[in-house]
Amino acid sequence: MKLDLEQIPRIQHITKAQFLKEYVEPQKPVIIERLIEDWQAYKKWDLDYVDKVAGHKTIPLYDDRPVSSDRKFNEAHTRMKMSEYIQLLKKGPTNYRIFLYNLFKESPELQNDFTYPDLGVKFMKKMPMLFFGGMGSKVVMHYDIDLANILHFHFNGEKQCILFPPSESKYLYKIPHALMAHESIDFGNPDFDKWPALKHAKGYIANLKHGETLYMPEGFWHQMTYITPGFSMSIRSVAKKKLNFPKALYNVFVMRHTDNLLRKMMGQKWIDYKNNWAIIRTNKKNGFV
Ligand SMILES: O=C(O)CCC(=O)C(=O)O
Repeated sequence: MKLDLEQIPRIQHITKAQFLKEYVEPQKPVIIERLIEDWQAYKKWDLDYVDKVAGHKTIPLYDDRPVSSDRKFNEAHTRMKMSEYIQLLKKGPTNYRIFLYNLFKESPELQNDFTYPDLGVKFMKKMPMLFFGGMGSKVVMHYDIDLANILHFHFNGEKQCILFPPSESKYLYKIPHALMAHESIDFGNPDFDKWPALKHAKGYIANLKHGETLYMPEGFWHQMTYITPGFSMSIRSVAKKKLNFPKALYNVFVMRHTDNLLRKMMGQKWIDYKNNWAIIRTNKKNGFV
């Protein structure tokens, strides 16, 4: 048995009206294949270019170690020079990733290489974020803290994206006081005996290639696997669905601080308790007890 995943619809070009009516309003994902062909970034952005522009910068890195009470919510695992990291990416598979990094703050010239698409949605100009991954590296299934509408542009190769709408949260073994699914689940090849509720989850899948744009609606779960080394940029527009904006404020200003406090007070017990709670709660809700 496999996960119930349909291909994310693809379109070559899109008009503002079509984007709003067919995707933003109904909150459906889409891949726009040729949206950014006129960007300088489309022609220029690869690992060598990033090395040239930002090789001397020190960057925060994450690997695939499990969440632990030794670290704060989303705290990086190590740091190195960007040029060293790019060498590592080129050498072969590595689990090291850059996550949610605002490189534009330090290398503002990169901002000359793109424009914000005119798609009838207002994007936050200060928040373009970059993500890098080595061949085979995986980003745990999660959704974003601000529940934003996201355009995600990919460069230098290919990565697999698995998405689930927020309606499927109840099947995904969501960790309480966090934004992620149980990190022991292998979404590439899930063990349904161990995670039976996953059988009911309906989602989407696609391989995103250089220059393609993925639209992820508000609060969509996503899990990425880098098929080749590469990087992506996300731009975001605030949550518009009625309850999502207050939920985003809660996540940013209450949830992550409460979680950090409990990590400090209870240590690993808090993490173990949450992981266990996710399993019990999900199985119970779905009648697998
Ligand atoms: O592809 C990645 O490395 C992570 C992307 C991601 O999680 C995001 O855009 O929120």
